[in-house]
Amino acid sequence: MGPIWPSYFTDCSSVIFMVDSANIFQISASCIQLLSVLSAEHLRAAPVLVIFNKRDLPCTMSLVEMKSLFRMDDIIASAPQPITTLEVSARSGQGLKEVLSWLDSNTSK
Ligand SMILES: Nc1nc2c(ncn2[C@@H]2O[C@H](COP(=O)(O)OP(=O)(O)OP(=O)(O)O)[C@@H](O)[C@H]2O)c(=O)[nH]1
Ligand SMILES: [Mg+2]
Repeated sequence: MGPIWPSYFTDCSSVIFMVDSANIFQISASCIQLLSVLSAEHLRAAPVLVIFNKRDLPCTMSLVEMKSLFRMDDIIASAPQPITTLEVSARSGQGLKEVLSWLDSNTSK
């Protein structure tokens, strides 16, 4: 659905970007997609939450490896938006409290 995301950017005041961290084959495509979101003019001021989901599944990379493949430190340093990253499992509930807390601080009431 990536190609149609820009149709929604004008009404968007914050971004949650979900990465399936159990699918290592999609990592490079996901990284390119994230860079394209971050470079969108309409999203320059939007706070961004990058969620590494499915952390409950075995044989996934560590968050450190994942962030390193994404070059997340370079992305955070060069993007105009404030970027937060979280490790989550929608299945076990790991990290969901932190997601809610991010939503509370970064979305208009
Ligand atoms: N184990 C686990 N499964 C999850 C988690 N989050 C979502 N799922 C499952 O993942 C499946 C959905 O697939 P996703 O890959 O997340 O969805 P998608 O990317 O829209 O679909 P695809 O294009 O098929 O990859 C559902 O069966 C969910 O129950 C999680 O944190 N842990
Ligand atoms: Mg998927």
